Amino acid sequence: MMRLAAVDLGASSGRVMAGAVGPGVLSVEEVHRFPNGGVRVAHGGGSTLHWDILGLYREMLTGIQAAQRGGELAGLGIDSWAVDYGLLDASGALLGNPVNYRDSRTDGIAQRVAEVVPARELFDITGLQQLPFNTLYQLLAERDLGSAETMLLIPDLLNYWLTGVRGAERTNASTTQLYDVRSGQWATGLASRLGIPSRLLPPLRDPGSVVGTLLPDLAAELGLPELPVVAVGSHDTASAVVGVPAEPGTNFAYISSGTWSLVGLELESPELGDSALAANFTNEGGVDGTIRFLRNVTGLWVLSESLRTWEAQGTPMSLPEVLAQAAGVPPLSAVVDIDAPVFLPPGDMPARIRQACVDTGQRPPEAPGEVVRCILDSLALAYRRTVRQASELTGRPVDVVHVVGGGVRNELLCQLTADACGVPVLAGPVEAAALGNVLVQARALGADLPDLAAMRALIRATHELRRYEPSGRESGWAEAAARIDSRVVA
Ligand code: ADP
Ligand code: LRH
Repeated sequence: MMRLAAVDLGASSGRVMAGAVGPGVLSVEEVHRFPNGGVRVAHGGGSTLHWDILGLYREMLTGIQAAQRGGELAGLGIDSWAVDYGLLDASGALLGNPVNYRDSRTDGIAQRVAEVVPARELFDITGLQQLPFNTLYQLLAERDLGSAETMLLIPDLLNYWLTGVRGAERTNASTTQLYDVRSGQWATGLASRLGIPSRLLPPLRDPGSVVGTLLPDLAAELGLPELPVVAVGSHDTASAVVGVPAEPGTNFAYISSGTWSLVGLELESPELGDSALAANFTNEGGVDGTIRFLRNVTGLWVLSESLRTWEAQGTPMSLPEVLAQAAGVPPLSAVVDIDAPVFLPPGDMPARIRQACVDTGQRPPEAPGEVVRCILDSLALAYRRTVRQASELTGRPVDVVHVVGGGVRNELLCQLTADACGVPVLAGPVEAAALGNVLVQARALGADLPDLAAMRALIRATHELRRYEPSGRESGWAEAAARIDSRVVA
């Protein structure tokens, strides 16, 4: 049996899990969890929303040490949220603190890019959805790239600090909008048309390759052996989708449900048609050459920001409390388009929700339980829309929706998802990303897990899933959809 440390950094929390993998054995145990989130820093009359990258690095090291204390580790791997990066100078020193993708510095940049590279062409090269914070747009928002030598995405930056080796793991590189989805290489022609120096783009590496070993001085300081560091599916969603325990041959959609809800299908090749572009679907690279054809649905972020707002306003509410209240609110009383840009930046979500309801002629929710019910109904409505679109765009039926990630713990949302989508939901595991992370590490280090099907079979054999059946009340959802989008056909 192999023991492995999985570092999984989400936008709302980071965790280090100690994993065990062997014949018929797969488990992950949380050894360290720490909060993550934006840190706003003032400068020259304005401010920038950053991540606390050094704090995350320190917490990660603490977690790896804790994992090693539980038993000799064979390796470690890091996955994190996508698109964000650190810039290194020629000596390899970090230039500035990485910026959080929710910062407003990219406002208006996508439109400027579209004047140089039309959206159709950009999609044809990269296969990516338009998100205002794609790495391409963030790099163009940088004040000065002159002294930058290399751009490292967050997991690659942490890997560099651990091993001294620079590179870009493909699943995360595919989220930059600077990666050619067909050739699997950096889109250097695109970069140079937009004035982004290609020296910034480091050598690509495959998920499942070994990055290097822990730097000897670091290992000695931490009391760790010189462990191999494995490039896993370093985009957290890539690892989470490895961890979707679908049966072979089933027509499944997945929802990776955390700060974001990533809703879509696993494909063998990208879907680059005009309809996919118009529906703003993305083709992100997955483990073993798969494609994640999905849309980002603004996920439980709106709920966690609401809790933060109530706390700041002096009326704190706990998550279990508001969820219990929400369960008692009549369904679909009010719904919003949860994907509207207004819900992207941090701030007072209850106020924004009320405004969106007023704008669509609905009675705005007042009490926290009503606000939370509106959020959950609206999320389920967005899942319904996105699962249907994914199915239509690819011509593939969807018979079951797998939900993985922290949102699995939200039973009301899982039931609403089954109701809205009209198909059963299979919920679990919560820690799919960490499982996907350790499975890819285990294979890289010699475990007999030939393909995704073998990895998923091991998850099914070792983890309980919960099944939610649709309640059959279909019509309410179509009517609610029509309330927020006159283009939606019931
Ligand atoms: P990320 O990886 O993006 O940081 P997670 O997958 O950890 O996110 O999911 C975090 C979300 O899971 C929280 O925002 C919360 O809404 C939900 N969640 C976590 N624990 C519970 C719980 N006990 N009950 C209901 N929801 C929960
Ligand atoms: C989820 C996620 C998602 C990205 C977003 C930036 O954590 O990686 O797949 O679009 O963060």
